[in-house]
Amino acid sequence: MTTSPVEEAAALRAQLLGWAEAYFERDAPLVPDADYDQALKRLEALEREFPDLATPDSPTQRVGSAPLSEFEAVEHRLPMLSLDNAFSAEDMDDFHRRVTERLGDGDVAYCCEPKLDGVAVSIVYEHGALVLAATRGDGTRGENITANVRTISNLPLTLSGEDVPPYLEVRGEVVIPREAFERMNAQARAADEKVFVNPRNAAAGSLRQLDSRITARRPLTFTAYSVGVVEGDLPGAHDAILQRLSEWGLPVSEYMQTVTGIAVCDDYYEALARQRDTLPFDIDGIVFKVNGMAEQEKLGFVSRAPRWAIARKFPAQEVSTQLLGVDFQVGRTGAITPVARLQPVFVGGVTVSNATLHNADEIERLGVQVGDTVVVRRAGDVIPQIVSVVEGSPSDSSTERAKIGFPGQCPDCGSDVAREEGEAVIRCIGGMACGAQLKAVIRHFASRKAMDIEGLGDKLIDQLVDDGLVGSVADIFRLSQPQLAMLERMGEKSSYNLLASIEQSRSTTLPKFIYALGIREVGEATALALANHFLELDALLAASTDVLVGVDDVGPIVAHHIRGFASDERNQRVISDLLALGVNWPTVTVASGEGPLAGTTWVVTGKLESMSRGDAEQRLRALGAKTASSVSAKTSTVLTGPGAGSKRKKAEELGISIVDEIEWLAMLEEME
Ligand code: I6G
Repeated sequence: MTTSPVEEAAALRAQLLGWAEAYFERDAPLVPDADYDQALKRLEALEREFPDLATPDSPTQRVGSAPLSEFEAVEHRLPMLSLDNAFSAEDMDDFHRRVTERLGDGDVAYCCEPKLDGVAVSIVYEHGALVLAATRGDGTRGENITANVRTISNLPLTLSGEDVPPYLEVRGEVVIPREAFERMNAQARAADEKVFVNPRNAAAGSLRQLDSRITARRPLTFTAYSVGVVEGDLPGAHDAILQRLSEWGLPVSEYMQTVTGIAVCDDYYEALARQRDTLPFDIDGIVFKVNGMAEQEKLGFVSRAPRWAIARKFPAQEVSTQLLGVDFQVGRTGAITPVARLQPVFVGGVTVSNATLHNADEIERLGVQVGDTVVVRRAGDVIPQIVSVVEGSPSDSSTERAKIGFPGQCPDCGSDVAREEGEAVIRCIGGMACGAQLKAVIRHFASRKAMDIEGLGDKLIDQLVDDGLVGSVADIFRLSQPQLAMLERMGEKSSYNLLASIEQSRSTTLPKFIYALGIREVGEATALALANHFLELDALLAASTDVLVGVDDVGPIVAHHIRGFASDERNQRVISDLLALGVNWPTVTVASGEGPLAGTTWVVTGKLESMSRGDAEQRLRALGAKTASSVSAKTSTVLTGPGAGSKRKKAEELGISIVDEIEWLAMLEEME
């Protein structure tokens, strides 16, 4: 049976939309890029041949078009204003007082939304079709970026639903979500292309492309936060307007909440501030708006900002400071890391005086020298890093700039250093003869996720190595109470306590022991996968690289490191010493694919209260479940904590079972 062009175009459109949704929304490509491109080309050809077949929401409308020579200027019919800022709870109290005085009513309802750190845009729909998109510009005139905005995958090209106004201007923020940003930069790095400093710059750079085909390849998303000019009726409250936008297909914030009174606004701010680092996108504060439109009108504007809204800002995550010098630290694998010594600055809520410079290539890429003014970024628990050099620095002309020279010898033990082919890292070749490496190995071995030796902290490890009491991790189990009691600042009671925790750590688990060995690239998750696969340490140590790459999570590089570790005689000796000294674990009985959750696939999302997401995933895998990072039709259950966003929504759409932490803990208690 032959298909008509109408049927073929409709089938291609449905297929392409499904593939695009899997690719952009679920990070789960269904077909290779080439298949997508081929189907798209066919649809383009059909729409060219039969122009009547083209629909405004066809995937062909999102691929970008021929480059522009420049962006046209666009006059905003209604100026795009800015918001006043608040930096403290006192500033919020002042804002609330101004509002209540003008309204003559103390019980004000506020709509709270995260302030996305992206690029503000205005988008006009006429009779439901997207006709114009512009940047904010100076608030009065922006640039016409319609071709670029049309490529944004979560933005409808036509609105659906009832009572769509004939003219609707929507305003909101374009951002690149964090995970997509990391992936995009990893791809750029692999292709030796320019990487972006942060998601905001990446979003701004992507929207500024004159060639919208480039924009189309960037993972931009849009979130609406208000309306501009509207011809037609809208509800009388801000939250209800956003709800209406959502019904027409426009994305709005899932975190929006309407509360009464300023104290609850403070609670909302604190709650989001705690979640800030685990949200799927960067935010730089919270916007609070008087919810009633009549009240907003009564309050009006002062200079260029509405009196009815305020943005309470979070502490900055990027600030500039001066690079005072560079130290070189040796890690447990001998990797020598340059660490910047900085003029102390307050960033991301703490005072920072050190930041990583990663490696010699990074120093070259940044073109940084001692004395320069640099931008330091500290987001969440991530180690502070230098992201750029401020142009024209050093600002103080009396400061001499000095090149950063990488040491030719290990700064700790004086051994030679070497750089493996294709590696950015320079390493000390001293092995355990290098005190710095030995100390780092012991710190890792004793850490909580490894052998969990409580009380064996950094200072004590330094003393034990410097005094020659510990020359390998096995020596920890040879320490005696009189030896410990003789150490500086170690009382008798502490020496007994430490001995007791060393004793306790002898009983461990196979995954923890594998992790504690400190094999390069073998983190907690890989250690667990290895334990579940091999069940016994000997089987792991005897495995060939071919067998190792058959384990989940293990690629050729990790397999190479495991083989290298297992075939080193010094490592073999340390392992047999540890076993002879009584380190032990129960036999592993649950292999991957066995256990009460065998055959199920789980996704963990949001912030859990009782454990990290990584720990929760480990528990699930230990019970035989598979874990995945994105929700798809294959997902059996989604475990959600506060802040679960698009993954939860996707699960709801697909009718997948969702459990919260309390339900899950109850399930664990039954199963474990
Ligand atoms: O820059 C902004 C970010 C978020 C906003 C905003 C917003 O609402 C959540 N709302 C307005 C009204 C303006 N700027 C002017």
